[in-house]
Amino acid sequence: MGQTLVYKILSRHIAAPEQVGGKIAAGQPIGIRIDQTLTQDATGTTAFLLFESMGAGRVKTDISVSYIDHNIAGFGPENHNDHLYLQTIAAKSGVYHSRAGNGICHQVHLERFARPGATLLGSDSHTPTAGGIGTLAIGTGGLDVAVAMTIGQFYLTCPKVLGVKLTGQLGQWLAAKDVILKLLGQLTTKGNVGWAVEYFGEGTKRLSVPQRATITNMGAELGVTTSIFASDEQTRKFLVAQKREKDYQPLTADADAEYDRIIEVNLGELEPMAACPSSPDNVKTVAEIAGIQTEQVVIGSCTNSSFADLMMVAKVLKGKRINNMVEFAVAPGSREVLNMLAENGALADMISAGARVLESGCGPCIGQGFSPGDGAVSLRTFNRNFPDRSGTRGDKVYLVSCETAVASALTGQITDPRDLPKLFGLKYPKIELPDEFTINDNMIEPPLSEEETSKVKVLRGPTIVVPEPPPSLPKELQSQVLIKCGDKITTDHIMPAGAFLKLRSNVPEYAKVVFNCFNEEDKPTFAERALQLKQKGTAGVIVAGESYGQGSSREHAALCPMHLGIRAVIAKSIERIHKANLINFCIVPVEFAEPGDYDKIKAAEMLQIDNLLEAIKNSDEVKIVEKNGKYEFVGKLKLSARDREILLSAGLLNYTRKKVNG
Ligand code: MIC
Ligand code: SF4
Repeated sequence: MGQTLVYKILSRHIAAPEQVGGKIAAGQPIGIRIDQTLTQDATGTTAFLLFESMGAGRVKTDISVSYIDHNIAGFGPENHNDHLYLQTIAAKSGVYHSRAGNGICHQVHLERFARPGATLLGSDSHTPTAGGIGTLAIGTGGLDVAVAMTIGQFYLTCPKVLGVKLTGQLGQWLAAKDVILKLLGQLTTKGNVGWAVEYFGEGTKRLSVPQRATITNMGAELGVTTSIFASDEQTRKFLVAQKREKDYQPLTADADAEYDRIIEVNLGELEPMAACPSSPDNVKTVAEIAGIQTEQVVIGSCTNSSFADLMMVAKVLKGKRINNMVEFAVAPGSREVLNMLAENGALADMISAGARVLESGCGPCIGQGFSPGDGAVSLRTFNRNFPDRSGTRGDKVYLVSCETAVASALTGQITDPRDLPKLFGLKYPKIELPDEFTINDNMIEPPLSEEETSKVKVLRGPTIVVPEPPPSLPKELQSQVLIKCGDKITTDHIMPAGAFLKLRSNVPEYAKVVFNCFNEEDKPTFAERALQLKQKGTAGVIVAGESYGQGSSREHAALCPMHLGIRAVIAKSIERIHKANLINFCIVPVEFAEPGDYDKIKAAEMLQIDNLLEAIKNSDEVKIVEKNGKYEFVGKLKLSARDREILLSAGLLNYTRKKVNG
């Protein structure tokens, strides 16, 4: 039986081939060599602080890039302190540094660094964007990336592979975004842990690398480990245009590769789609929701801000005017894109039409400005519309393609872009990729030589606080249920970004807003209750429903609860990246053996696990007892041998230190 592309790249990167006997199988814990890493500033500061505390010196990867793209507004000194730290620690560690304004990590990495067949680990959940160029790219917490930079390896559970066979051809005004939204409607944001997605079939041939990257980018919303396309003529064309032909190699699955499951999507039958408030899987056709009045349209994010995306927007807008009830903003994904739009006049077309042009960065996607008004409908070309992520409580955010967004910006209501010819006499502007992109890497600082490195002084401003290490786990756990939450709790619920994002480098401060969205006025906050309990020497526990920890890779969703004394999460299911982050910061992830037991538990009850350490060492189960004997139930410990060792070593940092330093 032949190999899928995912298995081909994994097999070529197995860290200890003798341990797996040359063969890998789904469900098996494996270690792989990591060729490239990426970090961004919101997760990177912690990652580099932890990297430093492992005493690592220079990175062990071929290429590590530190991007500044999330926290760039600079209200107060925090952002700039982080930038200076990241710039100097990059210089010290042999890392490329992409400066603020150079663009969103995933867009820039695709343009300048990602290569087919390589492994890429990134401290951002949308790292699989690079799967569009044939890179095996995985998102994870910052500490895992710090470890990969230190030892050049990453550990994961070998995924099952879902083959998505694309047939047919996208019609006019249809976009790659519609493909992934269609899949999200079908597969949803939960239940896909342990899978990777591989796209194949005739339909892939006509999709450009940026289109493929839009699709693999939003694989993060499915919750899968990675998503990937083969490397073919489209890949070569893109790399040639980026003046990186040397990075090209053709790479596909074997003709007789067997997938664990196959689904087929006929591109020719797709319709424009939208993810409605407030989940990326609440998908409807644009035709179904057409006519809803919209007060804001924002184009950008790592999903939809490539040159081709913005050329489509500019061509539609040329000579027209944005509806006067719509606030319209455009954030080009990279400085390369912005430069090229400026050079060819497309930027002027957008500005004349009424666009507010934002810096190349994450911006409104992570609540850095452009929070919609109360009750206002906001259409965005982004990848996430989790509740309140825009910075407005009860927000109504729809996720759509650039085509749908620009059509709606002109009419002031959700509009099917296929109506544009009828409404505005427009001809479909087919956008081709340029033969040559305008390359200008002067905002990327390459690694220094060993000699130059020794002269670098690392700048660590006063707003940067080294995170405290987790304490060891107790033999027996007495804990209080500090919160009982429902299904699909995202890391945006656990650790809000937006106005609080600038606190990322200061855990004690940031921890004050854990579960802020559930705090009620005039009542103690989650953090206050947790700290009170911690002072009494009692641990806290979080109880949750299905798919706990959806969304981002932010390890602060584990690190900050750990700071508040949380020692366990008991949930019906836990998402991959978040579960790893919990283990890394020594919070025990427990899953209900019987999901119905969730109903027995009430907030504020005391739960007891008598033999916690013993169970972590030797068992797949723990018995959890309500302190007054009202009920007891069994919790599953779904842990690899390495996970167990990490928990018993009081977290990944300590575990790695022991391994590295003996
Ligand atoms: C996101 O899109 O939620 C983020 C902000 O990029 C996060 C990373 C972070 O929280 O810093 C992600 O996707 O991992
Ligand atoms: Fe940035 Fe948004 Fe992409 Fe996250 S999803 S990396 S916040 S643009």
